Amino acid sequence: MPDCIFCKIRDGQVPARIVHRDEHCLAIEDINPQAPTHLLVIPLEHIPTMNDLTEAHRELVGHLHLTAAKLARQRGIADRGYRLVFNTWRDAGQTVFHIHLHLLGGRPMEWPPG
Ligand code: IU
Repeated sequence: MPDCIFCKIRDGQVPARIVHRDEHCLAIEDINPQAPTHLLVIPLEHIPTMNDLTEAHRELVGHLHLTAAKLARQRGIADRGYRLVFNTWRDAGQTVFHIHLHLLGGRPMEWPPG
């Protein structure tokens, strides 16, 4: 996807603080962090929104969550707790249309979210 910022980060055309990479996904530091830990776990495949997932993505979606949990352990926030979020479309405020799992932690968070 030529105009997708996360595809450009994946392909090394735009710099980012990449903290993890494997054959299915990468994880970056969010450029506008909303918590002391704010990472984005991004599949290498360009998938615009969660609405575009198919059965073929079943393992990939599991992998994104397992990767986020591993990163939470690495960051030392697993025992305190953290939040995992996929924003989807307008009402959730999705701004980048290449799915990404937010990993937020390192501070207490409120519920319900705004
Ligand atoms: P969304 O609302 O779930 O679509 O959030 C997009 C996130 O991507 C948001 O937290 C941005 O700060 C973040 N981000 C980024 O880390 N690097 C970028 O180059 C761009 C957005 I554009």
